[in-house]
Amino acid sequence: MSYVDEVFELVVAKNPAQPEFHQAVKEVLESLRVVIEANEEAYRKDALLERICTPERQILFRVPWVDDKGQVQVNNGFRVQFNSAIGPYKGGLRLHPSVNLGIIKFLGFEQIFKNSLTGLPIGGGKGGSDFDPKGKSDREVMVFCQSFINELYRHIGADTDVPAGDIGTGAREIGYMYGQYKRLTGLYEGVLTGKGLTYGGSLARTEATGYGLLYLTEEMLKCNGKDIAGKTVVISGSGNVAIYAAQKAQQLGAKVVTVSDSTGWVYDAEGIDIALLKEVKEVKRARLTEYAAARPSAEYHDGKGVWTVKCDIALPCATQNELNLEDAKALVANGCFAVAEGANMPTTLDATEYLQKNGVLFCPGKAANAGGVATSALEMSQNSERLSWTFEEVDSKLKGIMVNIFHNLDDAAKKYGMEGNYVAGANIAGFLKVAEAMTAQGIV
Ligand code: NDP
Ligand code: 2IT
Repeated sequence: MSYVDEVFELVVAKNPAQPEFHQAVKEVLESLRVVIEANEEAYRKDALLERICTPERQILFRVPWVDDKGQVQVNNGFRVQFNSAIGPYKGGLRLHPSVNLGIIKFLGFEQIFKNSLTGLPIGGGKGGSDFDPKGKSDREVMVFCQSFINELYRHIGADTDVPAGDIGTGAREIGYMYGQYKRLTGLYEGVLTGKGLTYGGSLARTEATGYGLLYLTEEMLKCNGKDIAGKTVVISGSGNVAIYAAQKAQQLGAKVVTVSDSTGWVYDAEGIDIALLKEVKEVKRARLTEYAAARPSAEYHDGKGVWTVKCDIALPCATQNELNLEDAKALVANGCFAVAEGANMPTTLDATEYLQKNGVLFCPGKAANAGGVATSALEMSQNSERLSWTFEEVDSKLKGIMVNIFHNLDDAAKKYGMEGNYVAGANIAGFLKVAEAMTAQGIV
């Protein structure tokens, strides 16, 4: 059996009941086949693939907190420190009831290659909890965040592990976590990114993932003789990534006609009103029904449906496996020619394959959504030098990074005989740097 197949079997056997982790590993290992086979003996001897698929450290802990009724609640806390070959562990904290170890491992694994692609010195990690911030009071969110940090603080630090936001973790949660870390350690350091602008946050971090997604999409289209202006875009999600993806798409002259949340979706024939969307989601933390109620051109639908809308470009920005084979078929039938992933692993493996086979330009999340973590690394730089850069400085660095990522993965795909396969290009380009660093550092 080939080394790649052997390691995949081992990963499945050693990590039972973690389907998302298996999926993420399968996609990467399949892409690496040609690279590994060219140098199989050396990689096998060093157990390079077994090491890269095994987290350096996994921290699992209890998070007790008291709700507004005086009842004690208990959540599970996680931090998976996956790989520190090229820099301190870096990656977000997800707060969502669906969180379990397998989900955090898939996210941490993806983060290794994503962070490598940014060209910045950051290793891969991810964490979170099955706590659901939805419907909780501010006090409940604060005490949960404080309890979470009461355990996590001993494992993180500006030069060791720097968490950030993800689903359910935004500026409010990062603020509470930062305050508690500072209280426990006495250190005013860049231990978290996505901080508020008054206490070490970076301008443009809020916008970075969505803006970066569009900078990369623009470059991918340009290199394929296409233009984003005048195109119809469908977006899923209505959180941090979706909002700023929609904003930048409209700034670039596209029309964004959908957004969604976990209960339903909106079709807005006149194009999404970003100011209204921000008011509903960022200020009121309300459902999309409120958007539709305030906007005559918008229709609200229950359930799932954005991929059935006719579009040129689709940007999944909500969560994993939200775009399946049936959705991919609907997109192709409706003439969609580009898909770029704002979320992490939103497209199932069979859907990805279908899109690629049908000539759709497809950019995977580990490249397309890397603008968020890249700007987090820029926040770390600013914290280290105790300076703040202007919005324009950060935004132009972000744009440069995204354009560079696209060319790196495009070049890698060409070099290994898979021109246009940006999934393979991203996995190969991300892997090679980490593999070289791991090899240079010996068996650790
Ligand atoms: P937010 O919490 O701000 O928003 C998440 C959005 O997705 C909400 O609209 C939410 O709806 C929807 N959603 C979440 N879970 C589900 C689900 N199971 N089914 C349907 N809809 C769902 O998160 P972000 O925008 O930050 O993250 C979105 C995606 O982007 C995630 O995959 C994340 O890992 C990825 N990402 C985020 C980065 C960042 O910097 N924030 C960077 C790179 C990637 P509802 O409100 O109803 O739950
Ligand atoms: O998935 C991701 O890249 C993030 N949630 C952002 C991580 C970060 O450290 O900014």
